[in-house]
Amino acid sequence: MAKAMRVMGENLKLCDGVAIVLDARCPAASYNRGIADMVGGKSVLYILNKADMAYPDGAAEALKASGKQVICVNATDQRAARSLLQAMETVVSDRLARNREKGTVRPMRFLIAGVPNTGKSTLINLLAGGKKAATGDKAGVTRAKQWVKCGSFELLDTPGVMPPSCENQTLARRLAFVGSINDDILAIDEIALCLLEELWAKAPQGLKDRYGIDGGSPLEMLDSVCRKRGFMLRGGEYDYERGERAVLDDFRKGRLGRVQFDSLDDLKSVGLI
Ligand SMILES: Nc1nc2c(ncn2[C@@H]2O[C@H](COP(=O)(O)OP(=O)(O)O)[C@@H](O)[C@H]2O)c(=O)[nH]1
Ligand SMILES: [Mg+2]
Repeated sequence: MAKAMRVMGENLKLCDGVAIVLDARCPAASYNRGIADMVGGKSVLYILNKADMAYPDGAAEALKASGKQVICVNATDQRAARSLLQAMETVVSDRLARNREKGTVRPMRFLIAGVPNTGKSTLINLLAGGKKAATGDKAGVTRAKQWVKCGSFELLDTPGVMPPSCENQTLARRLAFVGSINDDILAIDEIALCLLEELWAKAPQGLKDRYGIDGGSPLEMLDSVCRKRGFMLRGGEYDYERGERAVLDDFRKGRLGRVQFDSLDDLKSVGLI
């Protein structure tokens, strides 16, 4: 982890700009302060990705109001490529102009930074117009360093795994919800119950529609999930483990609708605004 950050620091020196990819559902939780410190004076574009799964509630506007360059995208949608390239060009426009004056023509280099599973590789593939970077729905799929040519840009995927930086338990859990922390090191039961609780508070419709949930404690909601899906053990008890996995899987596949976990206070607490 520390090595990943060191390598990233070295690569940053080679770049004209940085795109910090955040999960639009939890921009504060998926933000690593360390990267912002390393970025120094470089031009930064904040990409709120997976916007198709997020309920927009003013995070992008708040970031813009704090003077940041921001774009909301769905990296799995081909149509996002154009506006993304435009936003990147705007971010390094000063440098581009200076290079033109000097008569130097070279691609602008961007480091695509972000914690696991925010969609960095998908974004690169979108911009490169083909499968150039490995993608996956688990934390830590991207390993080797690779520059990818995208029109007048060269992009570098985060080499190694950029560690999430969450001292805050609530934010750390949200990273687990969205799959940015490897499930192997998680207590699935705790994460699933917390997810049910937060979804019920912030985006209950999906839970009502899919599982017929009508409130109650997180455990009662899990009962509903098991009942609805027929997850029973032989003795007639609910198979909670299957229920927990189903909730996480359904949520991550977008079957529970759009949600926004992080409040503007959360954005403030991590220093994003
Ligand atoms: N719905 C949706 N899924 C996305 C989006 N971007 C990436 N994904 C999915 O999220 C998962 C992780 O993407 P990946 O590019 O491997 O993330 P990385 O670890 O940051 O490189 C993959 O299953 C992608 O298909 C998006 O904007 N919307
Ligand atoms: Mg990747």
